[in-house]
Amino acid sequence: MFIHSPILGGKFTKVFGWNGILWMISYIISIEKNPPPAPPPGGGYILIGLANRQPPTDNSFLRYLCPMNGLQEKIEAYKKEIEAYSIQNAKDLEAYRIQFLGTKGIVKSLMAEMKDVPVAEKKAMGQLLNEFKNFAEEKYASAKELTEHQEVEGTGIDYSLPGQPMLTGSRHPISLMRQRIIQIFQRLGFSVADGPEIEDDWHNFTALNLPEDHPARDMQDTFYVQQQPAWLLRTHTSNVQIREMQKGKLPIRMIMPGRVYRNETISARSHCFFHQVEGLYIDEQVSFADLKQTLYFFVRELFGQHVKVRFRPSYFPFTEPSAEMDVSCMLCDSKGCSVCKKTGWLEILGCGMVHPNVLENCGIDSNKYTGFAFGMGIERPTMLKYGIKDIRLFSENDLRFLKQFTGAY
Ligand code: 2NL
Repeated sequence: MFIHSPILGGKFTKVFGWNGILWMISYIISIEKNPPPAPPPGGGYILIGLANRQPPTDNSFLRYLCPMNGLQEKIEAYKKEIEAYSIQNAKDLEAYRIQFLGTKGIVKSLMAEMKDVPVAEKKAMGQLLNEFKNFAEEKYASAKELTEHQEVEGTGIDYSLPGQPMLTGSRHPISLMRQRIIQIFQRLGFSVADGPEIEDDWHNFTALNLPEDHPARDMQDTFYVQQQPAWLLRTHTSNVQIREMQKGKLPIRMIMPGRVYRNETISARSHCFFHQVEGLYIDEQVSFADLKQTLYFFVRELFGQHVKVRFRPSYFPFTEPSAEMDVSCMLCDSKGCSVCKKTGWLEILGCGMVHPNVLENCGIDSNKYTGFAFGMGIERPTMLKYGIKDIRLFSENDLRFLKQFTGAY
């Protein structure tokens, strides 16, 4: 008998002498009692799969002997090996994959042996081999699932757990609108100026031609600092314009965005603080025509080229003449709706030529210089653009509201 196995090497020594003959007889009897599968004609034995185990130290290796080209027996033996294969981690998994499912793996090599199977058995053997392949793959898939949810060895960290989501956040709708407004005026050569929100009476009222006891102060009642009654929360960003004019650097072409305060009852339409952009252009020969054209350009950029404007005469203590500018209602195409109160027009800003008293209060020669100014709230156009019905939403920090502006511009 010829046996392909290095493990049998030692046994052959017993073949010589009487002891050897006796051993041979007992060995043949033991094989007779417990015969291995019959080898095909011309075939020998091969030793299969000791993977994942220590080589045997006794005769138990015999159960790994199977006839060469006995494809069915090999499949059975490999199946048992797969069942016993222990996959504890990603390293084991990869070793398993290479051994059984790799390009030079067992499944592929058994497939290659199909060519030696007699035609009559090909169909049945093909089916058997296919089942074996699925069996090997299923073990891989389920082990993969398990090891993927294991912690990565030694690190103590389970990389497969879902991470802490990185919230991207979003810009506040007021910031979005303020930025749009700034960008339009920057294209016309206006720069941006900033100033204090806590202001004194002179910069907020008196310099603006609103002396103490002026009736127009009633409409701009505000909050005073208890420890310092001379200080108040500004009612408009005009205080920044006053401070810029006082610097004496002319011409001035600036916009002043910022938060302002009024002592108002909070409701869906008004709040005790809101946001404003004021603008100021002072130079020699600035006219009301410059004012109209600048603001017309602005609203067409903001609301679209088809928007119409109209100016209505108005009164502000700090401008003369004064006007309010309306734009045609873009929600109903001027047909009349609840937002424009059936007028087809929306009031958007107040404006006028800077009152000579204001220029003089800031040390500017009103005979040489003229200028226009305007002021608008940011909340109103923002509510129009995004269809926001309640002004209080802007300051409640409700994420359900704020999240709706992710990616908005
Ligand atoms: C409105 C009206 C306006 C101004 C603000 C201004 C500032 C200086 C001088 C003259 Cl320093 N005027 N600002 C002018 C006209 C109107 O605001 O309804 N705002 C919400």
